[in-house]
Amino acid sequence: MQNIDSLSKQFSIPGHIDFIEGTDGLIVARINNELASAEIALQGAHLYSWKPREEVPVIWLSQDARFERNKAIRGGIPVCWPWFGFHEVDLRKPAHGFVRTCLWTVSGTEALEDGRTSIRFTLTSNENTIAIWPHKFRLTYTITVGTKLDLQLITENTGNLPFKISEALHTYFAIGDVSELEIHGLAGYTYADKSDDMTLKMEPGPVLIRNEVDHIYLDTEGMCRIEDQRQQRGINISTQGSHTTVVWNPWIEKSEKMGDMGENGYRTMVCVESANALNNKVTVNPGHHHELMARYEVTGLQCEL
Ligand code: TA6
Repeated sequence: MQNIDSLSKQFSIPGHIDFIEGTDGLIVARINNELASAEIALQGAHLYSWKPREEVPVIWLSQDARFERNKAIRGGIPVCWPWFGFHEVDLRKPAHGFVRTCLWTVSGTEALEDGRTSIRFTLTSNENTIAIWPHKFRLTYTITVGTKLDLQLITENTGNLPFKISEALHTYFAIGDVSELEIHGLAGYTYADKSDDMTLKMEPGPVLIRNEVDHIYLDTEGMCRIEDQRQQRGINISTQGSHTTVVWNPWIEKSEKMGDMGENGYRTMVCVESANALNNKVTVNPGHHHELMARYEVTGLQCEL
């Protein structure tokens, strides 16, 4: 098992990345380069902080987030895999799959010539995962930190039978205030409204958050964009290998039930998740692989409200 000493010896890069022990013994990869900073827990390969040098934090982390073994951190970018949402058959299985609380292995770090830093995590099936989900797999998750944030999740089927997955990079974005927020690029798409019995609806225009929003947009392509008036900035979200986009804000009542969203935390966050879910599930054949990629870029505002 990797520990601080072995990780530091093998993967630390001065001026780029080191490894620290966080609360409850969770090991954290800490990236600090000329362009940006980030923090990633090895549990779940869970990035929970990203801040380009000239920006306020882009990724939201609850003030009441708990860093505990086997508990998903509230905020950041949970990796939901091999299913999104509740397990289709057995509700006793963890929501959003099991990999977000697994201990991932650091398999590589690199200082790129343009000043960015990348770290590669792997997670391979074992008897524990097979007991939950009876398939052999290898996940490779590469995070590249600079003025943009690049995420690449590769699923390999290392078994001898096809398997089907749903997945999401379940990203919590930090915003000024939900009352001054629009999400562009989803107009015209059909979505399943999870807060209304999965009723299928059409998105007429920019997505506004005026109560609980839990929309699963289907057959989405390319990119969408957060317009954050309060902070006078936009965030471009571009993807490859993702055909579902989820937009979620729990609002007041659900936040209170969740218990770890922090005081009025719902006002300063929105999840825009690059996913493959519902009728966009992905079949991976033996010996084949599937890539899910997302890139986040902070820009100026493109439209005044
Ligand atoms: O992606 C939105 C969602 O599926 C919501 O329905 C809500 O359950 C959210 O994920 C958070 O799920 P979690 O298991 O992390 O509390």
